[in-house]
Formats: sequence, structure tokens, C-alpha cells
Amino acid sequence: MEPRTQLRERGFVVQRGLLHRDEVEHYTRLIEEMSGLTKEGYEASSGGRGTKGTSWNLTDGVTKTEAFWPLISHEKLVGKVKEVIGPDAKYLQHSDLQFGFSAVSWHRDNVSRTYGVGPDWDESEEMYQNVRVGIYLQSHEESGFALGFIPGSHTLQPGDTGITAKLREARFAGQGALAYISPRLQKMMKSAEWVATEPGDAIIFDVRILHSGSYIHGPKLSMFVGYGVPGRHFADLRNYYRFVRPELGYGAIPDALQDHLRGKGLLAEDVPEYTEIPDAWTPMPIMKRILERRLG
Ligand SMILES: O=C(O)CCC(=O)C(=O)O
Ligand SMILES: [Fe+2]
Repeated sequence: MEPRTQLRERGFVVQRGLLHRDEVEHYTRLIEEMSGLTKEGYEASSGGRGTKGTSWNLTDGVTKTEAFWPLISHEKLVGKVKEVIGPDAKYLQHSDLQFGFSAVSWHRDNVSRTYGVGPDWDESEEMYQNVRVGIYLQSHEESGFALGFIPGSHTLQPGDTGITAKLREARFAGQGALAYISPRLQKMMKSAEWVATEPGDAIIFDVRILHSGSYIHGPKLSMFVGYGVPGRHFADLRNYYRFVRPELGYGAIPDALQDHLRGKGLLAEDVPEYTEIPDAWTPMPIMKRILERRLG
């Protein structure tokens, strides 16, 4: 299947070995330095969810850290992204750097996270083409990590009536909560497809797709970058992370990065700024406070 069709129909595209071994080592070293953690010193924590102890997550870390800017314009990566969303792909500020962190719960990364509700699901005027790329630096053997997807959960399926979609989403939510209890319960999600990753592998996915990290028993290092085709959906996602989710600490794109992106044809110019987006998902206030405390 063509990569473009794959993204459209299934919601994700796997690119094995996108980064060369030297690049994997280079980025591993950078993340180890920044996090103060090492692969050798990794200790499984929080029952393999990697949410406590030896875990580190720098939200929008790629934008904030000059050493990672070459990743955004990495030729092979950009080439693949353009195969998937077309030649107008630009950098979309939605990034992360993670060590020992696995997002064990079925969730979406987009703005309106209730299936079918809100502007993200309206493609009558503009196609939705915001993707995130997860790039992994560890082997499946050492970490046990795989990224799970519910194929097709990113777009309105033909014949989806309100009630069937609601029931299905409720089932996903229930199973998501169960997944958090144990790996065995997580694996009960029958409609999930798990992609076990190896060093340098990249997974490009529509940010609306339901996805979940697996439990891990060893070090996991990942980098996330975003791309999209400028337009309404692009601006919504950019403004969402920038203004609707202040607890994540997104700032303006540094001038020097803007110059770098412009030079590579990856800068989205004149993206309108606004702070309110209908049906935008936000974490519960208590979660927000905890996050703010952790970040601040
Ligand atoms: O655990 C992973 O690699 C997935 C991370 C993820 O889904 C997220 O950070 O939103
Ligand atoms: Fe996610």
C-alpha cells in the first residue's frame, strides 16, 4: 500500500531503520547527557510504566534544544514525511524528548479527542494532515517496548453512526483504564496492532489515532517531531500546544530555529495565533496542577 494511502486508511506508517547506527548513538548520548540518566543505569520503575524514578520527558524538547534541530530537517525523515502528507509538509511544533517514559494508556495527541466531535474531525474543507513521528533509539529486546495503535481510529469511518462510534469509544476508554493496571490486561485489547521498535525506527502517525506505549522492562529513548500542511488544522494544533496547554511549557519557536527551518523550506509562515479552540481536550485541573509543579 502507498504510504499516503496507509496513513489515510490505517492512521500510521512504519519506517524501519530511518536513522543510521551512528545517528542513533549520537542522539542517545545527547539524551543521556540532558536527562542525567544512562541506559546502563536504567532501573524499571512504576511497574514498567516508566512514569516515576528513572524517567525523563522534556516537552517540546526538540524545539528547545539546538542540538536536535538537524533531526527536524533530516533528509530521509523529511523525504518520508513528504511521501506521506505531500510536498507542502512543514515543521509543526509538537515535540518531545523522552527517556524511560512510556505513555501506557490509549489516548490521542490531537486537539479534540472525542471521536467525531470538534473541528479536528471536520475534513469537508481541508484534509487533516497533522502527523507526529516517533523515533526510537533502543532495541525491543532490551526494553520490551512496542507502540500500539487502533487502526482506523483517526478518521470518521463510513457508516459510523453516532451511537456505534460512541459505544466503541467507550469500550476503548474502559480498556485504556484496564491497560494501566497490568501488561496482561493491556494485551487484551483485541483490535490493537503493536509495532515492536528497533534502534533508528520511525513511526509516522496521524495525531488523532488512538495509541499507547507498552510496558517496558529496560531503557527506552524516544524523540517525537511533528509535521503538517499549513491550514486550519495545522494552526489549531500549533495553538493548542502553545496556548491551551500552558502546563506543557511550549514557547515561541526560537528565531534561530525559524531561520534554520526557513532555509530548509520547512517553516510555516504567518500561522494565525488564537487561544480558544472549540472542544479542545484539557487534562483534569488536578493533573494540570501536578504537571505545573513538576515542571516549575
Ligand atoms: O510511549 C510512547 O512512545 C508513546 C508516547 C506518546 O504517545 C506521547 O508522548 O504522547
Ligand atoms: Fe501520544
